[in-house]
Amino acid sequence: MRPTRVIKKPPVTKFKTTPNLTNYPLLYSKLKWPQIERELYNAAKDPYNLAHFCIDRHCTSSRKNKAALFWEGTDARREVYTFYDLYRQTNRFANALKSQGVRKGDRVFVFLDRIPELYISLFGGLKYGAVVGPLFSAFGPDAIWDRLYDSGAKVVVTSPELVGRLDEVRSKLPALKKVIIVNKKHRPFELRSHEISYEDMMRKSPETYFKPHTSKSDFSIMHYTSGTTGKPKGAAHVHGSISCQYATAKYALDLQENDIYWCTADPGWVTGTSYGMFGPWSNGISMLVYEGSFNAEKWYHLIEQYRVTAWYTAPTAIRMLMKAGDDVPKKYDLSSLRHITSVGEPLNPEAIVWGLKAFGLAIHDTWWQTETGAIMIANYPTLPIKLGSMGKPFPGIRAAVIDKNGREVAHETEGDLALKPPWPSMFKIYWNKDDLYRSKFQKGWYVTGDRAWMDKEGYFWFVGRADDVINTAGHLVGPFEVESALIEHPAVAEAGVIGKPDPERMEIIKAFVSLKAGYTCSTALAEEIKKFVRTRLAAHAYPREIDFVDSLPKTRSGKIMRRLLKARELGLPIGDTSTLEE
Ligand code: 6R9
Repeated sequence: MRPTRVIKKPPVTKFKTTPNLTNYPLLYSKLKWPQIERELYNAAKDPYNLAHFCIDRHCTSSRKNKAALFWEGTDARREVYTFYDLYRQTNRFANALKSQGVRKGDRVFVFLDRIPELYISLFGGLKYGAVVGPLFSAFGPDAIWDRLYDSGAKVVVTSPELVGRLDEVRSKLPALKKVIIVNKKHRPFELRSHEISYEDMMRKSPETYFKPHTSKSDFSIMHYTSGTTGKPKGAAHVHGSISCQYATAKYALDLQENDIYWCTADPGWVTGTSYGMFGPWSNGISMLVYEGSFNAEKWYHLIEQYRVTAWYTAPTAIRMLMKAGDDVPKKYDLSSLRHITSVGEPLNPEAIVWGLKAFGLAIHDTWWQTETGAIMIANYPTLPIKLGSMGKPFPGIRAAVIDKNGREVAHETEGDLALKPPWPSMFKIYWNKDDLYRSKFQKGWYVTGDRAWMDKEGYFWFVGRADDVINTAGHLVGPFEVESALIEHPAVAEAGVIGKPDPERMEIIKAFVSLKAGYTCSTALAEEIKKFVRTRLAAHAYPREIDFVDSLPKTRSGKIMRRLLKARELGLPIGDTSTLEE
């Protein structure tokens, strides 16, 4: 057993505000999901709908004119939207979808930068009863096509800046009928026959209440997530997931009425919707959205300027802040901060120690997945933090470490991290992939694909992934996606992709590539291939390192043995090679 450093928490009276969760064992023993649901939903009068829980319900309360969204653009433009503003705008969007002939259950995808219209489109779509799907604005044509084709998306909301990438694959998307163009920067743009101006559409559409016709079990949102084999799969959630996002935002993120909350995640990632939309707004919290990407000075400046109190970010971002230096945070007034949380990768003990110095606060790790829809394991404001541990299961959630037979293993023994189904935000399907969905449930458990162990006090410790999925700066990337993009390059014959440990990004993507006859390896060619994948797939999903090889190790059935590539790369024992091709 490793020695553990523990951060003990002060008595409740010493907190800036009393945490929502003061007694973890008590809440763990008594939380019942239907009871949580009743805090949000009155069956006699409320529609069961995410937009209702997050926006409309606040408009009949004192929160009506409260700021829901503080938005700052990359060019320092600022906008503020109250809950009532969002109510009216999402009514317009939902009414417009109706007049465009969109039907309940149709897939409406949003491919935009982090601008307010992204939030209005997603919530307008949810209010209408569409199944919404956010796409990272960093996606290239291949990544876009995979998701829009698989989901059969009927509508895409995008912008003049991004539509060119959609145009490259539009002819291969038979289900796509309408493209709505948000022209926030007023660029000269001539609409084509399948395109609609967002601004015109919204102007013409009435802001009268659109009453949602959804139920608890209707699909709400889908996120594409990567696996070891095959293309990314669409994990779909239902409106009923809100109970989990609401409760976890309240008790794990500790969001409180007067908070200014900042979730740095993009809505293309599940963190940017579950906790960049649903969790905070169902609690009626004011939230900051910054359009731009990471910049240490800018981030500190935003915290100072908006008096951010609660902050949800990621270990890579924290490591990048650490790298920017200890003097940088000292230049800013960060005294508004009172609770910091993190997700996506293991949070190194060094990062927590640094956070204590830089912010005077412990960073609280949380663990969950696209499939779980909400935080499942977390460190809580009033529980001691064991540095390096993900914390304890959220009340209402049963987590365990199991063996291959579904039996719980002894304390401090490594095994598969598993959760007892169901819980409200559990994914309900992988779109078009029923068998794969079923395969995730074994012997009465949802098996997460992560390896972990639990200590005697019920704290969970992350060990690693059970599969080949790469976690680079919090983004899950399937090696198969990258290999597929690589072999589209005219020079590439075959490609094998692994995650290589990296001090800042946790892992980087490394590719082993064999070339077609007539091509010779060179640094210039490696750079060209990197750029090719970067533009086809996404900026976070290209190989930062490429090695040229004569051939790749393969199994007899022709599968590339990534395990072997990784072992060779890291100088580890090669293990069982009995299935290796001659
Ligand atoms: C929300 C999200 C899920 C995978 C998960 C695990 C890794 C997430 C973590 C963590 C160690 C943590 N992961 N949180 N690993 N410590 N606190 O990240 O969803 O993109 O689906 O990724 O990320 O491997 O299985 P998603």
